[in-house]
Amino acid sequence: MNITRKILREHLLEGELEPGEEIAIKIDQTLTQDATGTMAYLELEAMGVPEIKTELSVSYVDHNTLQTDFRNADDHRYLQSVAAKYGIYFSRPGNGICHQIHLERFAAPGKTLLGSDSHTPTAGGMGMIAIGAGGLDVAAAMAGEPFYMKMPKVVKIHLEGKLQPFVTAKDIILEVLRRIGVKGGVNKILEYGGPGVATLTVPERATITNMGAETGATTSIFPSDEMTRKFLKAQGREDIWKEIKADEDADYDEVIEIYLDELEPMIALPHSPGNVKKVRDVEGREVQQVAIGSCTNSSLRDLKVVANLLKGKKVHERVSMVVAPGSRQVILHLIETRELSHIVRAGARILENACGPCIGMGQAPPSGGTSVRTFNRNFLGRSGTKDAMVYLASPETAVACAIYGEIRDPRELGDYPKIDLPEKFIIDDSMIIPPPAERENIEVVRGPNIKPLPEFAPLPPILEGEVLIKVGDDITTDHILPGGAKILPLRSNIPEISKYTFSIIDENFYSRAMEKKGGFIVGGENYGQGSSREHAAIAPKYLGIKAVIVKSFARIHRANLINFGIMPLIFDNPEDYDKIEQGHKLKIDYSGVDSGKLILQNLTTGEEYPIHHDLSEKELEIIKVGGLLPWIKKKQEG
Ligand code: MIC
Ligand code: SF4
Repeated sequence: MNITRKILREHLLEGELEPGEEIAIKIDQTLTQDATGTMAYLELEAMGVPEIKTELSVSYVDHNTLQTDFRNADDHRYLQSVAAKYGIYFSRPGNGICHQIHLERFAAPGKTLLGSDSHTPTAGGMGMIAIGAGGLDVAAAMAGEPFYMKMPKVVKIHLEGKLQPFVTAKDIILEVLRRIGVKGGVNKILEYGGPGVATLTVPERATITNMGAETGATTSIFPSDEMTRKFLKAQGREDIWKEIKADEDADYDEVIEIYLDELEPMIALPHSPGNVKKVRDVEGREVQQVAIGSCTNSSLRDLKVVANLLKGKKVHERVSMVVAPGSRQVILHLIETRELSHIVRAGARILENACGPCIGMGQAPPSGGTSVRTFNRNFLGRSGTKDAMVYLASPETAVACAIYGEIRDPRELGDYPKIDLPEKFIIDDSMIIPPPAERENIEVVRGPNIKPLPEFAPLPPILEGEVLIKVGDDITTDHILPGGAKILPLRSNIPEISKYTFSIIDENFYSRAMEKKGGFIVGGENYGQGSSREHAAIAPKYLGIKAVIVKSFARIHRANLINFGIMPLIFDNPEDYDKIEQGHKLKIDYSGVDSGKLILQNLTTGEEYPIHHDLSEKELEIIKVGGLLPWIKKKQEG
């Protein structure tokens, strides 16, 4: 048996662990962050349960920390009060990025974690099954509901050998992305094994499982071994360690082999994490910005490397270099060892311990500028500058670019610094507030920007309307509903945030949707890749979108559409996509929905196209009652 099956078997509530079968699993832990959390907790409140039923739930604040007006701060206050009321730990703004802190302080081998953020698989570096989902699924898990998914295939990523100096965990995951692309992991779990695993520390493993999200994989996982024990010991949590490894003769659906000795520094080119090349093949391009941080590369290991490579050097005058540490633990250590001074002396700008520039919360590059970032996503416009060229690379490569002012292979920096991780990390959990024992009289505080979730009616028997937009392949949730400093503060206000739907590719989408009173979206392959933000489903629902008809869907977005009662439909013949244009009038007679087979009528051209859905019985029931929230309410009423 492989690790994935071992953990899933222990959590299985319904179904069989056969690829493609619907399974229900018990969720031990949940996490939320503020940008998805406000909605998740509004949904939890709407479910009417008095307190959470998970072993552990944590609410982090790390995305919306700019506080340009009352809205972010009001969200924080709401999140803190609702956490206290329902029995949830609350990690205060400034404490750090959810995935980094969860790994340091809460992740546990053998457990399951569901998080309302697509990079929740970071905790897979600790040997747990950690899955990203929409806020409503996470709220349901907090309320004690099982998590439903299609049993993914398990792919073994077999690591042989040892990384060469200046080649890093980031280069391993970039190599995986180079090989399988941004949809190569859909409905798969990437399980790491082989002798190379023992050479990687837990934070390095977490870099890999974090960015595994960019392949579309359900999650990624490493074994729990002596390295895991060492990390947990240094975090003062050795008691929760247990060994979890695959059996010698474990079965996998596929195997990918990577020889670590042969790897080179890699870099993802604009505008996709799957657009990967060797750094030395793109050397010489002038760089205006270098950004270090994000949940992919902001651990103590990463920042120690950055500090020691910058020691005695200066950031090139053309480059603005920013550094956002992953957590207080990381920055406290750098302060105590004085390594932070190397970073500051080199001329880097120190940011708050938060997501920051990764989600466009400040630090937009200049017009047409090139930015090299240690992050995981470089989708069009995500940096805040639409014509910026964003590259993704390791901290080592990023430092080389900062010093030389152009894209450079980090091996040109000379000797690799010797980095020792502490035997004991600095442990100070004072910015994590445990829930009080007495919770009955706690009042949930709501600011004026926190609007209740709109109620939605079930779909009518005939779906009719115009194609409001036709988009291509690999459309991300950043295209559907962008992040950034202007739009993120609206996450708890659906009527307001809806105005920005598709704004990055079509400024008139909102007014058209309002004028036509809803309609359809037509898309290509891998529609909805990227973030878990359910706003990319709720806003279209609010604007009257009835169905999304595409060649294929990304997992989390598909689930979010269902949760909010939008029909996810798939062309039987992908060529039919070419026959539909924006403005065409479409009609779907929905009465045959149980069979899965439907006909899409194009009233403008008179053509008919066969389409289908791949909804499980439960998913179909959810659509029929108008979404997951009414479904859960109905279930609770018996
Ligand atoms: C992201 O990296 O895109 C985010 C912001 O963390 C999202 C969540 C969100 O949109 O709030 C994610 O990855 O799920
Ligand atoms: Fe935050 Fe960026 Fe990680 Fe998303 S990917 S959780 S925005 S640091």
